Amino acid sequence: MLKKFVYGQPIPTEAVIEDISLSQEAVPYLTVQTDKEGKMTFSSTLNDEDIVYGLGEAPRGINKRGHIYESFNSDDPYHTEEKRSLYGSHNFIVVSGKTSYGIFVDCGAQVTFDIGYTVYDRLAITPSVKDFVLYIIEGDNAYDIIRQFRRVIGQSYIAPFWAFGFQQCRWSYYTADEVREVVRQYREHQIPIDAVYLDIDYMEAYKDFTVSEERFPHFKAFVEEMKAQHIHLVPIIDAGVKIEDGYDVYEEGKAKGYFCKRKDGTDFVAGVWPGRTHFPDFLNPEVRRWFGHQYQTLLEAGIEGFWNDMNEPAMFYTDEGIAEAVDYLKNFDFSCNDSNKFFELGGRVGGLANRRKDYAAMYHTINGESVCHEQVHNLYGYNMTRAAAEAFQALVPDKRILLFSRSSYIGMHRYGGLWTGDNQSWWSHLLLNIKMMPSLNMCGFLYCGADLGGFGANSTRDLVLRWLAFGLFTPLMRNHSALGTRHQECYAFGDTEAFRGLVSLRYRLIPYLYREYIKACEQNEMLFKPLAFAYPQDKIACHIEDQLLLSDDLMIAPVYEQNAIGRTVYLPEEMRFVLFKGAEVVRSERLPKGHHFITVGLDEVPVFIRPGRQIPLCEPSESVDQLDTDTVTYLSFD
Ligand code: MIG
Repeated sequence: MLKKFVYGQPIPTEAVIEDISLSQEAVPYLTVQTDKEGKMTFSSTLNDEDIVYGLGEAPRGINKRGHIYESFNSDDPYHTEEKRSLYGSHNFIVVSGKTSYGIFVDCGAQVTFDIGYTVYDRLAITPSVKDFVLYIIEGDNAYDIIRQFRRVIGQSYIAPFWAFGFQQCRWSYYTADEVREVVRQYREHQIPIDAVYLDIDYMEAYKDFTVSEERFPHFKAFVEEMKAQHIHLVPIIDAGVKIEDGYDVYEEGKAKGYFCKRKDGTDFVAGVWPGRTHFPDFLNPEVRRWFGHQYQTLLEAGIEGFWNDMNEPAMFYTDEGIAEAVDYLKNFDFSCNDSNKFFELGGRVGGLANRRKDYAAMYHTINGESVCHEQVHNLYGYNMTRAAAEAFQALVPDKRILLFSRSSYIGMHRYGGLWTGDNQSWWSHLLLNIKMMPSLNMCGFLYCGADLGGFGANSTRDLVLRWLAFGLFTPLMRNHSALGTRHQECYAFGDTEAFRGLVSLRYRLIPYLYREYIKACEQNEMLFKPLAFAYPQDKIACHIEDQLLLSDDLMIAPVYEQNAIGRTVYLPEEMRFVLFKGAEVVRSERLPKGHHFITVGLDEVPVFIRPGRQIPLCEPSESVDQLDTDTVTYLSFD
């Protein structure tokens, strides 16, 4: 049962695609307060036993209680506990307790969720603007509420089969030869792989939809050469379009007025990788059509997958910001002997990226009207990805194209997947990855994953192995690392056997994972669920966050601490414990309900099969193309 309440005159987000009539009654469960400026807060008292699920891509745990979150898509590579925003805004939560209800705040502007931060038993939700839609979802339990919500937001994007293969990324593989070398290493060491990514340096001067002829000569032939080895190349596309005379995308976008504007109607300018850029106005359907069709150049070269980046949109600086900083420096009193001034100076010069002031100075044209970016900030990456997906539908209707985005909003889940952005090679981020998966699934994002091994900072062999041992269950299984960090490809640490084993296990699981993934997309299910959804009566299970249910058949319990020889696992019922060493089963026994310590080596993966369940396994292969999905053996509880 969904109840819809409209406040002010909201800009349609198209997150919800089912027609829902306006509710005539008062908002249930929540107390509504309006402050002097007309800002509204919806609040309720949380009971001790209530768990609050949701918020998709957000810091902290599965249970969101005890902190404050701000939906405001942010390019921030330090996903530490005190952060309130990451790259996506997914304003859906479920309060689950004696009574359960779901809340979706459909609003492109910032929304604050204070979930027992200011007052420990108080939930308070405050949209930053007066125009938004509020949905209250009632149901039997949390999962029922989630499935109803998923139904009204529409079916999740379905990725191609090959996109379940292992994928390798790095910022950057600079030349075709570097890419060839990556593939050679994987093939030589017989570590399965299906895709290699092209980060920003494949482009000519970071210009979208161009390919550097110097570094990637005869691109089309190169794409074909890779395909002959069962490798898909996946290029990045950034949101900003380089300002450069003679560059067709820039020229055309400018001539047609397709870029975001300043208040005075001139094209808004921000510095990103290409230098000074314009941002396409993705909120305008005509601009979406135009930008989406630019992908055709790469489709024609044989490309079948893309990742959309920098679409919060990230801004390194603006002309206005630099002018202010320069002005400040000119007027700086060098004779002053005040440390506070010194810190202020650092802030003025170092704080030029992603300023709220700059977002507020950017304008969109929606239905002929000028709308400040602050009102629709969280919809930008969503609509960039929608632009691409809608163009693929028109250009290659019979083909599934891999597509995922960094920034997102609910609604984008119909058009693409997401990756969780710039994490770090920290053990805590492996745990964050585990905890985030069910929250993302709740909000419709099923094709997702984190940068395995960690993006920023230097990784270590054991961290990459443990992360792969979890990542082999996630739809997007991609190892990615940043410029200047230690290489972390599966062959980068000397020995390769453990890596080969883990990636091979992924390939053995692909028929099962893809089947369950499609089912979850089509039936509005979650692929990863908290234990609480299957064992609501079990108090211990309800508060476990480092074990997950995978579909209805398996429980997984990844190891996420350095130097651990294993971990404690809680079984809410009798299950079959199967231990894989690489791709092979080395242990299989039934374990009774309760706590168990299990030993798990760096090359091992434990899974727990639930009563009455079984999963198919095929033989490993070097690529998804070569998988024999018809010949399977079953692992079953019995
Ligand atoms: O400012 O393209 O999250 O995956 O490697 C950094 C370079 C821009 C951020 C992405 C990351 C990518 C990187 N990009």
